[in-house]
Amino acid sequence: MRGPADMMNRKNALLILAFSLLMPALLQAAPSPETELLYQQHCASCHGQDRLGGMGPALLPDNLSRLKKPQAEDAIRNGRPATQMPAFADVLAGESITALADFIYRPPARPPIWGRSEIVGSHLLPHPQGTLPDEPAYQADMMNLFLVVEIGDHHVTLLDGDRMEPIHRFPSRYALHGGPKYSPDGRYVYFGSRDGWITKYDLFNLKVVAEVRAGINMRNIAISADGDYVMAANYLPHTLVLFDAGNLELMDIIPVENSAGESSRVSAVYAAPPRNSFIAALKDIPEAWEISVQDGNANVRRMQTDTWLDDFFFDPGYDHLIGAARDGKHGVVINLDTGKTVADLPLPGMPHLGSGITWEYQGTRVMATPHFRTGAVSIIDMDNWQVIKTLETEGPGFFMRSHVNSRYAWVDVFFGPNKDKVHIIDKQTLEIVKTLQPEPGKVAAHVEFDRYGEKLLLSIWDKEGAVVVYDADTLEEEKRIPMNKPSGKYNVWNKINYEEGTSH
Ligand code: DHE
Repeated sequence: MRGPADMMNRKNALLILAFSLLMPALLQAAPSPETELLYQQHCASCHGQDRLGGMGPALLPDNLSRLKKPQAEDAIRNGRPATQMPAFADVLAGESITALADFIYRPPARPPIWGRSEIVGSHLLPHPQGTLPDEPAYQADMMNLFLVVEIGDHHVTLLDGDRMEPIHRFPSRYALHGGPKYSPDGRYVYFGSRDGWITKYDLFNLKVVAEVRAGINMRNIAISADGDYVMAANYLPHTLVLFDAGNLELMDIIPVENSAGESSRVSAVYAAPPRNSFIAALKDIPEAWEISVQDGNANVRRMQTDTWLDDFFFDPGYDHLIGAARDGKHGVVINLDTGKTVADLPLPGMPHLGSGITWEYQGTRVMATPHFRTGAVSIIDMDNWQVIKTLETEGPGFFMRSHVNSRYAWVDVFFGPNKDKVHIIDKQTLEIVKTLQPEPGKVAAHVEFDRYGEKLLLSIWDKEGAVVVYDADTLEEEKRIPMNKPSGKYNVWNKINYEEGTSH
């Protein structure tokens, strides 16, 4: 039998345990007033009093998840070249710089809010739609333009796809991510930034039409098939946000919750043109949503899924969603009419289904996806959802690309010692026929073809990088255009026609 002393010891032990568990959280929640003051004095004017961002990016733990703390410290100490971030080494003591770096990785005392009034308050209209000329201000095939996102110094380059020459270079919001989306006629493009900004840009006049901040930490945006609406998918807050595509006026905020009131981040949202709807997958609730917009109101149809979905992709008819399970161990196929899971795909190496492509192979349509964790490309028969081939590559890959007129599919080796290599796969033999190493030691990644499938662009993903132009048939290099860490490239024709070899 236990005596009172035993009971007391047990109680004390529990108290100590509770205290030691709570202590880190208490420490987290209480930065020193001096550090807060330093932040307000030196950082708030660009990054916002509440760290939500301003001229500079948001400085909240989720927004900083891709930057290691020592890198943040380095940015405070030495500034960031080619940006407005100054160096503080001569202004602040070393301990203050470390304390500031610690501070920005702590959750704020109050959860940040980004609702209707914040969204409406962020709206900017430098050149409202209808106020700029309706003719292009320069000569080019407007259907064969490329946009290249340069993440090294947050710029975008517009390239003439016939001549493969830059036409214009302009600054973007901080950290664009995901494919920019074109209006159906190709005149406008919508960019999404990780900090939640949506920018509508007029390719005829080379001017920003409108901007709005949809969230604090955004995943991506989609444009409806008719070009009337823009939908933004957020990690923070847990919302999908609908805008009028004309001038990015707010139409609807959809809280992302299940029937029990539990909320979720949105993995991504895409337009499904034949269905005249948007499809979103949720990261923390096992549901996929089909969202239709009628008279400006968004209606959600929920599909229960067997697992939480991360990245996803569609068959060409948008009858099925092919999603990667959040655990990275398999994929699922969901019939979008019935909402039922119709197949489970054995894709153990965390497939990057968002970069999947499809083509005709021996009378059937196949899809292919690289994997984030294994050096493999999986090729799947889309009639019976069987993996028909697992091609071994020299390391995990990020992006895959082809074009209906090209015999080859390109896949990079983004991670590991062979990150400077790119494989070229013959779509009819399903074999790697060539491996290129355009610049030893520098990541070579992400390909986009021109509208005809005759030439393609590959990024040398480096601050002193380039896009390399290749002949899509001979696979010979034609030229290099220097760029600052070029990431994705996006051809107008391929995108607005939902070309089978490119991302949507
Ligand atoms: Fe991306 C597209 C998610 C990390 C560069 N990335 C996408 C899309 C999603 C996604 C959902 C599709 C959006 C669209 O086009 O509408 N990306 C994720 C992640 O979950 C992941 C792994 C972790 C994260 O930090 O979010 C991730 N992505 C990266 C990077 O580290 C990359 C290489 C550099 C960067 O800019 O952050 C990167 N992602 C890209 C690019 C696209 C993209 C270039 C567009 C590809 C395309 O061809 O359409």
